[in-house]
Amino acid sequence: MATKKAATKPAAKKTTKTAATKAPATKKTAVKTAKKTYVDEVYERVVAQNPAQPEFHQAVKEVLESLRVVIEADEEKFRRDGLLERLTTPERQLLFRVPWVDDKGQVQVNNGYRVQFNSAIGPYKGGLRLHPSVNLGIIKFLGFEQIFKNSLTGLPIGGGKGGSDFDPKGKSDREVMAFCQSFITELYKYIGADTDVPAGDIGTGAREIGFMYGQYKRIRNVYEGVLTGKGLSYGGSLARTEATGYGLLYFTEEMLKTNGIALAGKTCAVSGSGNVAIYAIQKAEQLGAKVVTCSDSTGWIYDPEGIDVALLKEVKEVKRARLTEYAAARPSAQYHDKKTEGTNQWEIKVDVALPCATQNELNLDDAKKLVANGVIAVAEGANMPTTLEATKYFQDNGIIFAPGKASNAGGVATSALEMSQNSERLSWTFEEVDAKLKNIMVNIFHNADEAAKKYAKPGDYVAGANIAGFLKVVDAMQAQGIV
Ligand code: NDP
Ligand code: 2IT
Repeated sequence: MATKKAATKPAAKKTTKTAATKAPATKKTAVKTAKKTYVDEVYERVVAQNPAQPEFHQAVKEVLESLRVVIEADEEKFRRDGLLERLTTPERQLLFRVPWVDDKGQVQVNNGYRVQFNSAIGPYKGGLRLHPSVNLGIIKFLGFEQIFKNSLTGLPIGGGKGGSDFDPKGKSDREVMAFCQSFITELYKYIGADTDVPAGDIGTGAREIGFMYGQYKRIRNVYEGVLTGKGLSYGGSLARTEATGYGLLYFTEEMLKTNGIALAGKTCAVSGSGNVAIYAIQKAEQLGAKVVTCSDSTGWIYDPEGIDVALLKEVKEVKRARLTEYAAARPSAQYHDKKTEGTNQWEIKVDVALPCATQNELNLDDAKKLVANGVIAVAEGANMPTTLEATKYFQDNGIIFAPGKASNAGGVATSALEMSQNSERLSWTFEEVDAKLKNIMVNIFHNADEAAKKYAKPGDYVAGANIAGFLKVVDAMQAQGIV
């Protein structure tokens, strides 16, 4: 099997049965007798060379398992070209000090990161995460995912990600500005409209992007689209704020439709209550579904009458407050404290689950509860919110499962549309951007669906998305020589 030659021939089902799920345990017994496959070699190399980066290992494992079928069809060529070593090694990793002064006059020092992972199909593109949990492994997992996601959009953007362990929560606007200015004072050397274009992610919203843009312009003295997610008065795109959440629902609706199911009338559970979650809830409700949960890092809401988006926006976007305030203002809502109760929103009976908070927030136990309660579909709004075990459990139980790198690609796709508008110095209407976003999401779904049918098994959108994203990147990498 490992020496199979026909590069174009779709592989047998056998090789893809393990997609995204199997630990290399089964192969260990085979190691003594059979030659290690290139995919296994590279995965072991990634683990050995990147110690203590479990999220990065997890993201690489999922992708490599999906690619096994494509790689093993022409294994010797890929191995000779070091293709997978290059794919899993960032082109450049920047680590820097971010000193700033807090409101008490105390100097604070944070770690800054930018991982420029792959520029085969366009300038590095990806968000900046500001959260105390940020470390190099987290940024590498996100940057790696971004390569395939950005490829799936069909737009010319490479993969990158950055951020800091700075926590914007509880900081004054002046402190956030001081941090953002210091962060950009180092990062500006490495980014640019045609080089690397950062954007928002957890903890980085319109306020942070504004401060960063101002500092970049001040230092470089150029007015260019170096960041996306900008405010509308200085080069931002209409619909970028809504894009990830809206795109998730456009994707989900198309995926359900293709499986003969209507989204309208369905009950949904959303996790998170940030940018992605809020606009996912809004679009789900516009499309006739009812969203009964949302969450933040401390608690979750069950609102059987459906989440009131206007109230949620007021609590989260304006007041930057906790969900207890939502519950206090909404008689139909129950608030559950995660720590004291040890519960989360996945125990509520729903048709569709939309994890929109953070990585590994939906584990095997959660998946079992959702399946027992009759969930039909799971679509990831966050990056890698479902553990590998939970993903396998969903797939094994016939649950329709959309991987984040396909279903949450609407945010970065609309960022690329913002780059286009900046380049042509024009602004498109909301309707124009929204229509393009919808079209992109529908196309991503069908590309993943087609690739799943051709290379893996019908309905395995994890394998389909990974393979479809990979094919364009690998074509560009091979054309550009050994770089
Ligand atoms: P926000 O900062 O706007 O919101 C994040 C939400 O998730 C908040 O409700 C937050 O709660 C919760 N959350 C964050 N970290 C944790 C944690 N460790 N445990 C529990 N809850 C947590 O971020 P976004 O909505 O922008 O991002 C959400 C997810 O979507 C991330 O995985 C991000 O990478 C992904 N994504 C974002 C895109 C974008 O365009 N913004 C595009 C594609 C994917 P609290 O406020 O209490 O911390
Ligand atoms: O994970 C993501 O795709 C994002 N945070 C958005 C990146 C972007 O460049 O808009």
